[in-house]
Amino acid sequence: MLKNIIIDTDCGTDDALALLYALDSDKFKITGITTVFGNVTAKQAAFNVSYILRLTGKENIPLAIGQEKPINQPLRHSPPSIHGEYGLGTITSTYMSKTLRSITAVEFIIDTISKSKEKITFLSIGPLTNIGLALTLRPEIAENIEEIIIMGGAYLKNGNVTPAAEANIYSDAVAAEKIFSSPCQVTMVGLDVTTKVIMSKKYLETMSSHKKYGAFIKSLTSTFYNFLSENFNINGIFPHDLVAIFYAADKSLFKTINGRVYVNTQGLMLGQTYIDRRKKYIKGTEWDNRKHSKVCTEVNAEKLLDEFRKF
Ligand SMILES: [Ca+2]
Repeated sequence: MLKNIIIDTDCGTDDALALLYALDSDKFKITGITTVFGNVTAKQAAFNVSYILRLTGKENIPLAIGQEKPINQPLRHSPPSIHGEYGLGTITSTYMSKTLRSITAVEFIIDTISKSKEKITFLSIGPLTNIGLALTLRPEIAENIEEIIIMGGAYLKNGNVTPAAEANIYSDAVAAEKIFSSPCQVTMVGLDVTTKVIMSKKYLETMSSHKKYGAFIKSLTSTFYNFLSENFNINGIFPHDLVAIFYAADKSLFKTINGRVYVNTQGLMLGQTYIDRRKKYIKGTEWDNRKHSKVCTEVNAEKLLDEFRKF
C-alpha cells in the first residue's frame, strides 16, 4: 500500500476515474486531495472531488481548494465539449465535502509536507501551479517529498494542445519548469504512455455494468467519448490520469528512461517538455545542475485495463 500521498487534481473525466481507483482500491492511503484550475475551476474541481469522496464513502480525507490561475501566463480552461460543462460528463456536482479545509491548497501542501513524519508522494494530475508555488514559497519542503509523479508532458509524441505541449504542462509551464528544476525526484507519466491505454467502447460498456460505479462511469465518460470519436475518430477514451495513478501503485507495468527535463516557458513551444537523452556530454552548461527525472516510455496497457476492470 502506498501511504502518505497527496493527489492534486483539476477533476475532469480521467481524474474521476483515477480518484475512483485510488479511493476504492486498497492500494493507497491518501493524506489529502487538493484542487487546481484546468479542466474546470479549482472550486468546481472541489465539488467534483466531493462527489467522488461521498460516492466511495471516503469523506474522511481532507480537501483543499487551490489556485485558479497559472503563476505567470494567461489562464486557459478546457472547452466544455471535452469533459462536460462541470467536468464530470453529464453529472452536475454542487455538493461540498465536510472535510473541506479553510486554508488554500498551497498552505495545505506546505503544512502537510513539512509536518509529515514520513516523506510524502505528490501525485499531480492537473496543472502544477499548487506544488510549484509551494516549492517557491518553502523550498525546504523538497527534502520531505519522496517523489512527484506527474500526469503530463510528451517525450516522443506531439502534444495534445499544441504540437509541442500536453495540456497540464501547457496550462502552467512556469510551474512545471519549477518542478523539473527542483531537487525533487520527478516522474513524468506523459502522452507517450497515456495514449497507449484506450478504454474502447466495448470496455466502457462493460464498466457501465460495474456493480458499484457502473451508472457513474457511464454518465462520466459519455461526453469525453463523443469528443474523441467526433474530432479524432477514436472509438474510446484515453484515461490519462488513471495511468499516472497506476504508475504510483505498480511501477512494474511501466518502462522508464532517465534524463534531465526542461520545460519551455514561452512562444510557440510553450509547455514543451524537452528531455536530455545523452549518456555522455561535456559539462559546463546550465543543464549540469538539473536532476535527472524519470520519463515513462512504455506501459502494459492490457494488464492495466484488466486490473481496473477488476477493482
Ligand atoms: Ca486532470
